[in-house]
Amino acid sequence: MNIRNFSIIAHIDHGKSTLADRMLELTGTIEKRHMQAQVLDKMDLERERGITIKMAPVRMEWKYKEKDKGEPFILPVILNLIDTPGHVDFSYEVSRALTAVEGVILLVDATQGVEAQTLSVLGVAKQLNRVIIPVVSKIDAPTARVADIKSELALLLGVEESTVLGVSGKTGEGVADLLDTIVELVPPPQHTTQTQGLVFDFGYSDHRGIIVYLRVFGGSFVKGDTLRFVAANADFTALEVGTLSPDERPSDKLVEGEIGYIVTGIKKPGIASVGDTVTNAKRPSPELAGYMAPTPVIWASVYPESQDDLPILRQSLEKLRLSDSSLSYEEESSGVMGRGFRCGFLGMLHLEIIIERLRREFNLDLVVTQPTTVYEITFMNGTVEEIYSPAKFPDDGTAKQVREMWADITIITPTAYVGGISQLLYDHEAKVGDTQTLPDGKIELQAEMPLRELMRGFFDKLKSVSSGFASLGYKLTGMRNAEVTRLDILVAEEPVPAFARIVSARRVNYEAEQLVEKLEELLPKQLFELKIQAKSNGRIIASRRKSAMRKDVTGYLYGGDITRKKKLLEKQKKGKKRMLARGKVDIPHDVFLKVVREG
Ligand SMILES: Nc1nc2c(ncn2[C@@H]2O[C@H](COP(=O)(O)OP(=O)(O)OP(=O)(O)O)[C@@H](O)[C@H]2O)c(=O)[nH]1
Ligand SMILES: [Mg+2]
Repeated sequence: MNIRNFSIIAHIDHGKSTLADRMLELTGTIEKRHMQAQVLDKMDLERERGITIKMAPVRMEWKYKEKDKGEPFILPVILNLIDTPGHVDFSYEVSRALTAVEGVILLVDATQGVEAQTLSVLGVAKQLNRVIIPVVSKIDAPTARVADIKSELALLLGVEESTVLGVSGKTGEGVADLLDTIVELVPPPQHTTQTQGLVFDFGYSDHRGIIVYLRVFGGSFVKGDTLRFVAANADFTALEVGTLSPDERPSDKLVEGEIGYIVTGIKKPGIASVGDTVTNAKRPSPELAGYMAPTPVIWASVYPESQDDLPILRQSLEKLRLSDSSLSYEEESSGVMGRGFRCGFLGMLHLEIIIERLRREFNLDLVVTQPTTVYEITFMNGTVEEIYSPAKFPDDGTAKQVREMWADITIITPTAYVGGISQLLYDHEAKVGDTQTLPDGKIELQAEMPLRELMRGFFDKLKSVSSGFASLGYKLTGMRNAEVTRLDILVAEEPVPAFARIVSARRVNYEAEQLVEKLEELLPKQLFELKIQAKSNGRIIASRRKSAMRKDVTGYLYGGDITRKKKLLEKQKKGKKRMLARGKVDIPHDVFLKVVREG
């Protein structure tokens, strides 16, 4: 079997999924009448937001026409493609996808040029020694600068300009040539004697259990075989094996070099993990090099609105983790909020996606606390502790030293926005380093900043000061001393742990004012005058009062719509139950989410 395994990598929105669409069409993998835009983006959230969140493997068959050989010769080749996400939060997906393939298509948008994520995904591909095929996308676009961007990409990779291909995912131009080039340049899988496959992803179904997605490096996996997870040292029967095109297509076996899936039937979480090696229990092989566990950069606690939902939340997180190995969590309990989970995320978008999935796919009403980065605290008595919950951050003078994570960031922007970006960097406590002009005239800025400041909406603000033109990449560097303090919010004179946050000491007064103002606007009126206060280091530093509402909650309803009235009273009853649990004031869950989202 002739096989080529490759992945498409690029900055966000540079046209990866759209190019994949044309490949699927051209190879006849998906019929034209079943085609929809970015067909590999299967999740509702991906479709709504127009971004890829999860990598997607797909198998295609291509009839390669051998050239320069006198008479035409047609060679059937199996192409296994893995589409990857471009957003910085999902770079862990990219790194996993790349261990399953021999070659990559590095795509650069002809209307944008090289961006921050272009550099970071290229870095990963180079580290793994993958064959890189440079391609300029969107060559049909009216604002495309094909020649310029080709030479920019050639310079970046140190290759001849003529080797950079051009494609349009819209018109399909250049796509057949690209497929031929993949056959020519991407090496076929190497032969190994061991029976082994690397698990790069998971799926889960209620009745079939865990489905592993793997790259077979050696031997074959046959339906009915007893297989083994090497690291977990757990055996299972292959209930079904098959390939993805892009839906599951069962077959008798998966062989060396292929990418496909195995249905394990395992329903217990925690056995299988991404990066584990699958082998045959009768002919076990050693473990393949797996993946570095991802480092969560931001943490938030998630509580069910009603404590009755705690078991459902636990199960939902277990299931989500099976399809998203970068999610981490542990159970915790906080006095007022009850029991919940401390969750680690790869960034703000990742957090938002997980919360949204918990709400939609599992129908949960949740309270989400203000996200925070990790702080390393040295106490007066010499003990050192890692704290990733504002509620546990000491504000009683027992901390001798606080350290926090810093990140190196790279920004690529057109010159016109450098001024605005410099101001933004200053506001976010960044130390600006080298700047250089790129071949196409854009500026590459290096800076270092606390991760806390990066997570404080920096990405969105960067997009807004640059009208969407600047791009950002970052990597964590290490812990440094931090000048931060805890800010508590009191509603009706009771602290609300979910609103507590750790802020820069120099911004604490400003943040306090902003937060009480926002809460005054967001919190519903109560039957009494509502006090909203911000407290830090034992002092109230900002305060607002929200006036009371009229007594009869149903009074404003028109006419005598009895069902609405009933509903409202029901709601009030439910609210009362929660009030007992949480304190005097019932805070609707969308207020928690709004405060989290808008900082
Ligand atoms: N004119 C033109 N537009 C394109 C082309 N390819 C993609 N687009 C548009 O560019 C946008 C992004 O396309 P996607 O294919 O979703 O980009 P992506 O790289 O998969 O994005 P992420 O997965 O979120 O990183 C969409 O609005 C597409 O319609 C192209 O060849 N020509
Ligand atoms: Mg995509």
